[in-house]
Amino acid sequence: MTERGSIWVLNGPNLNLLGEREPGIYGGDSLADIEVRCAEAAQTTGFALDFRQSNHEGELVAWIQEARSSATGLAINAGAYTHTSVAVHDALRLLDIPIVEVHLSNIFAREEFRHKSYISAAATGVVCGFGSHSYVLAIYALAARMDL
Ligand code: CA2
Repeated sequence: MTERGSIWVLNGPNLNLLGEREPGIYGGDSLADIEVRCAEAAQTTGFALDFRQSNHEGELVAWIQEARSSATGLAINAGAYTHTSVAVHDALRLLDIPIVEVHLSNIFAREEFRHKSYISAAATGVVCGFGSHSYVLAIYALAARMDL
């Protein structure tokens, strides 16, 4: 069912390897597990889901541009590009849809270099620190935002 449109969930570098290392920081779920949880949340709230991962900054930028005409809401875990990418920031600023920045870990309770996000200023809101549940919360936040 796609009655309410499509929520896109974009994932940045190294997130394809989730579940293989550092479960104490990122949890034990693989990215495929997270996609299943997102699909359930999207179905419950009445949205289609488009879930993608790339290790390449330019590909993420191209997908964000594509989302301009195809997505009704966007959740993004830009991984390490969160802390470096003006290009991702600029692409997000071109969107007219709600955007939720997502992180598995609480980036503010970690190293100083993770405290700076280039995504936050372009996002509607931020969810971090809840492991894979951060993604589910992001989808519910997007759905609620589209009810306003
Ligand atoms: O907490 C998050 O979701 C992060 O976006 C994850 C990024 C990190 O650079 C950000 O500061 C916070 C790193 C993703 C690395 O993914 C891994 C995959 C497998 C094993 C370890 C890390």
